[in-house]
Amino acid sequence: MNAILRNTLDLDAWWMPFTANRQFKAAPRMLASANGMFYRTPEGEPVMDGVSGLWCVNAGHGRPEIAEAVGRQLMELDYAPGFQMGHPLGFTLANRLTALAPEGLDRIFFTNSGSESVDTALKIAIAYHRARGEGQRTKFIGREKGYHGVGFGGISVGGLVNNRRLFPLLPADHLPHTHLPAVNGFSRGQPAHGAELADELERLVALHGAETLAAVIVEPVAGSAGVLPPPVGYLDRLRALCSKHGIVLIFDEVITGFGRTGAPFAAQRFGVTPDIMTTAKGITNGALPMGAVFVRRELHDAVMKGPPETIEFFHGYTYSGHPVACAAALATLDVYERDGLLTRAAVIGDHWADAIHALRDAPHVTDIRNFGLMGAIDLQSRPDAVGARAYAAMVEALKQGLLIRITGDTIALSPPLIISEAEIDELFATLRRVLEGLG
Ligand code: PXG
Ligand code: PLP
Repeated sequence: MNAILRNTLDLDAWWMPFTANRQFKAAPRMLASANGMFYRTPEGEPVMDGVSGLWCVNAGHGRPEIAEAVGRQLMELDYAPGFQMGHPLGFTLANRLTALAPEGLDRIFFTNSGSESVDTALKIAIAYHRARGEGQRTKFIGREKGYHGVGFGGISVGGLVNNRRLFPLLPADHLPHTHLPAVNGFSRGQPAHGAELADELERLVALHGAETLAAVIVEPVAGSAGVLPPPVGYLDRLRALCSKHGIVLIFDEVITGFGRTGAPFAAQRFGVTPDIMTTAKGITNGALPMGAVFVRRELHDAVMKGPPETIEFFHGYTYSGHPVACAAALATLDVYERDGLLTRAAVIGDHWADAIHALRDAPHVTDIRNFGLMGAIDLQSRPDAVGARAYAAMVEALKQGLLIRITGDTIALSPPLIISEAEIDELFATLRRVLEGLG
């Protein structure tokens, strides 16, 4: 980092999220501005964004339409309460979202993040069952390796041990993960093997009793765990079993929503419709915090009971449907639709798949996965130092002008949906150089 910045900026006070704080502050990595596919460091060096920030800047950085809509809205109506009061943009946005959504998911609850969307969805599942006289359905089923944010609900259904081990959890059990490199290694797109892992839900039903189970939640393509596309047929089986046992099926589309897989939502790309869909991130192109929970109308309607003065669902956030976030989201949807970004990953995804799988012979590579404009590369861990090799790759890639994400010894990629074929080639040429230079 630039010496002037280092001398003038005190880094101690910000306790950074999901960061090795002491390691970072000893050797900070800073981004100072961004436009299109590129960040710039404080020194002015360009850095290609290989991860859409954190899987959220789907239309690329610095979109003037979004900035202008936000500025205008701040002066028109900066904030309005959403409890017992409304404002037009919230309704406009909800209607706009339902038009994009899978058939039937036409009731929208606004939140401010993916974590809040997940906790909201879990509560809606409970409220739905209770409203129908099935109040004993209180347990959740998540999946190993799942990531559903950091709320107490989200970590309970999540399947990443470091997010869970410190904290008390809600009642939840887990389906097995679908990462089967021995049989599915280097699969292009959806792997062939593993649909039968969805049948493990029958085992959990036999163990817990269907009448105790409120919801199953899965990411259609697991993101944080290192991009795990669903085995062919897996999501269909899960859908059928949830319907059979009266269990609410939740797709967590916080990463897969808004074009990442080549359709507006992964549910559409896979042709499987859940009962609830959680979203955030790309809904505002990352410009402002916002999330939205899409709910099948029957679930919503079941909860709308009692005298009309009843507050039907005791849940909500100060900033649910924040007017400025709504303005950002509406401008974002305009950009996505005008530029065809919600389906672009289905087109450019072929070039992406060719390019990522061409790294198969690069040093240290043990598996490669892709779907839409998502991809992951597993590296052989160094002896007794899990994560060290990928960390070194991340630091070196940044030096060479490329931002990647790492988890363990997996590199994850999810560039803005505007990426060109030439930029894809450049991204993987850089990554190959990085891998070839790694110890
Ligand atoms: N569900 C899913 C499927 C997610 O991917 C969340 C919920 C939580 O969203 P919020 O907005 O509360 O962070 C997420 C977030 C990574 C990474 O690189 C992934 C996420 C966030 C930050 C980093 O793996 N996913
Ligand atoms: N804590 C306190 C003391 C509050 O008053 C509120 C909201 O009024 C909250 C937490 C929740 O904040 P939010 O609605 O932004 O999630």
